[in-house]
Amino acid sequence: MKPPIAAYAALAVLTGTAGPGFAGDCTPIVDPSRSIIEYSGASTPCHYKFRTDGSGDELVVDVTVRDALNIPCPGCSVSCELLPISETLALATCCPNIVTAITDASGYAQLGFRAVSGRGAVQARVVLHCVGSIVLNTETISFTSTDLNAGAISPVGVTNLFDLGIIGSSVGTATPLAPPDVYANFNCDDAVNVFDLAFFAGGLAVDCGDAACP
Ligand SMILES: [Ca+2]
Ligand SMILES: [Ca+2]
Repeated sequence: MKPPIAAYAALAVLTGTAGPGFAGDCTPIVDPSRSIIEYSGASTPCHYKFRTDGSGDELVVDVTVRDALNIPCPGCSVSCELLPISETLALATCCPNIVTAITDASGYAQLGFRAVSGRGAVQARVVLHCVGSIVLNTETISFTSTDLNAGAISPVGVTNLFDLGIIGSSVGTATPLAPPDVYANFNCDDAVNVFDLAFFAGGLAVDCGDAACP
């Protein structure tokens, strides 16, 4: 049976060997509580709003990996994956829904998502791949996009009349807005109205084919 991650780490310390991917002074005992994971990039206060060509918000994930002695860990592979949860109303991505980077000399790596379809909430899961796989952090992210139905009727990434119909069904809804109507309120003010169409209109002429994937 494969030993658990903690056993690997203890063994590595006892024998003075570092696990794959470790460099510098970092010990093999990565400490999620000392590592820093920050999410940013929402241009409005209530959710991230994506366009499938990437011209909307970018969900930026800044990761700094540190060990139990608070020493930064360079040379570690970290990934972030977007996973559907019960609050996900629709979700698809034009680019892979998992991105990976290697931490630099400061133990830092940046990950990002732009070309996302759907609406609702999604779980961002940050995993470290140095000794086995360690979940560093999970975060529930509220999001929407111009491709509101995430291709449930039309192809993924396409913004068209089906998506406009979803917005139309939320126009005039009593406030405070709640799901699912809140996801048609692109600008996060107190109503779904003509002002939300400006962002929506920017998604009409673009689709997954216009996305520049990392
Ligand atoms: Ca659509
Ligand atoms: Ca609005």
